[in-house]
Amino acid sequence: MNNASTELKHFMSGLRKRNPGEAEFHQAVEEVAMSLMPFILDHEKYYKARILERLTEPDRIIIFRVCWEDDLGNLRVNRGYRVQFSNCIGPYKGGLRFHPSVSLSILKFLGFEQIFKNSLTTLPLGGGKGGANFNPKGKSDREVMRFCQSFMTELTRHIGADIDIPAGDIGVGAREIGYLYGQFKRLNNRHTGAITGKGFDYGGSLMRPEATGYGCVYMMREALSHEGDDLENKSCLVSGSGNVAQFCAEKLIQLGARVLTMSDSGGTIYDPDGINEDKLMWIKELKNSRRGRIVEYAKQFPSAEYLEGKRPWAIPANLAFPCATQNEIEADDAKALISNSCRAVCEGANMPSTKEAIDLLQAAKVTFVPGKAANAGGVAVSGLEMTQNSMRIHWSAEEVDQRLLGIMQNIHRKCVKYGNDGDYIDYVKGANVAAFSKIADTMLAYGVI
Ligand code: NDP
Ligand code: 2IT
Repeated sequence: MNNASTELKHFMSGLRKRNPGEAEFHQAVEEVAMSLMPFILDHEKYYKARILERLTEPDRIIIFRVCWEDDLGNLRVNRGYRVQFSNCIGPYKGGLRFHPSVSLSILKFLGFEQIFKNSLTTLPLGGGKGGANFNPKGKSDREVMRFCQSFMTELTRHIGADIDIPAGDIGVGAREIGYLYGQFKRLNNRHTGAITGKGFDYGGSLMRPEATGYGCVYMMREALSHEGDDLENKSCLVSGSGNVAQFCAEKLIQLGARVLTMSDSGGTIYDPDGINEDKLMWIKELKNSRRGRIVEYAKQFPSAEYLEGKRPWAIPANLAFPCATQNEIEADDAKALISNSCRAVCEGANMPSTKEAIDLLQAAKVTFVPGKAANAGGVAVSGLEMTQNSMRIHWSAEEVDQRLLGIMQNIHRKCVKYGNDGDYIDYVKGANVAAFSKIADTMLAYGVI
């Protein structure tokens, strides 16, 4: 048998050939394959069964046309997708992203990551992802509704409570989920939990909106506590100002940390006085109701500075929480974090750090928790929403929060178990190995399919 680096080269060159031009997908697979290859070579049963080759080929991909009419009566055409990546350990599960940058490569990277993330939650959830190159920004509510209805008219035939359960992601929040689920229900005449992130009144779970951001902070707290430290008075950089960023900031404030920044695709606001509960409430109203831009914060609160076109990472702080999008921490950003003595990065977003950035952070012994472990709280509470729907009950917010905390603590324990390299916890390796073993053993149990 070859050694790990030869095997990795061979595997990646085949993957690139089979999936040309899909840079984000290559990046996500390479990160996983790098940390898994030595483990796979140590376990011949996985190598012989070609688990990694099988796991990087989606079960199926659905691509469809989405036609809708804008408010001026113009006909618009978008492309919709659902990547049903693996239903090995449960029905396909993962969000829908509506953003102009959506491509097959982005959805394959997200779907692939989702398989591992969902495995880590210990819930019976497979991996999938979908979305469209539709931009909800600047669209009226009625335009968004017409788009969602058209999108669901096709998607409905491919999903269902025991088949594939979509949820939100970038550009898909409470409003979009309402329209999507309304159309699903209308077409199927069935009130099943075929989507998560639903409003509480029609089957949603308490704490689902909070779950990803809160879970990410719980993970950081576990990582710090493992090093004998806590969140009290830690200065924090948060990027993004959407669902994940808002609740990440909220939990940080509750636990006594100081949130210095938030951002959107226009730039970053830096508030040296800290974003407190009142200011965060103002941001929520700005983003969720008025759908405004973060620049307005600096006009509202004179203590803050607006850094146009900039990310938060050059500002000195103890901790970093990238909660916006993929590849938002590049090598130069990682160098800035390191030179400012940032001690830990916990990824609220999916793959927000490039491979070069991760290598630099890990080499500098910055604690680094990858998205598939750190942001698993969102899909975990989606899983709990499915459970509550099946049982026809609602759990209290405290009950869901306790379960979320337990799941995050368990993921942390598994990362430490499989990623302990002596004086440094390699959370990337820990998360990948822990998630992989369960999926790989299940695939072996199924035989050749
Ligand atoms: P939202 O749409 O609510 O918010 C996204 C935020 O990121 C906005 O502030 C947006 O700014 C910013 N953003 C998006 N694209 C870019 C870009 N290309 N450059 C700079 N900023 C950008 O999405 P979520 O908060 O739900 O998702 C954020 C991240 O968390 C994503 O990576 C998502 O996959 C991940 N995630 C989400 C989960 C969830 O439960 N929602 C669960 C697990 C992970 P702007 O408004 O200007 O576009
Ligand atoms: O990336 C993610 O885990 C999500 N967008 C949430 C998926 C879900 O099914 O709740």
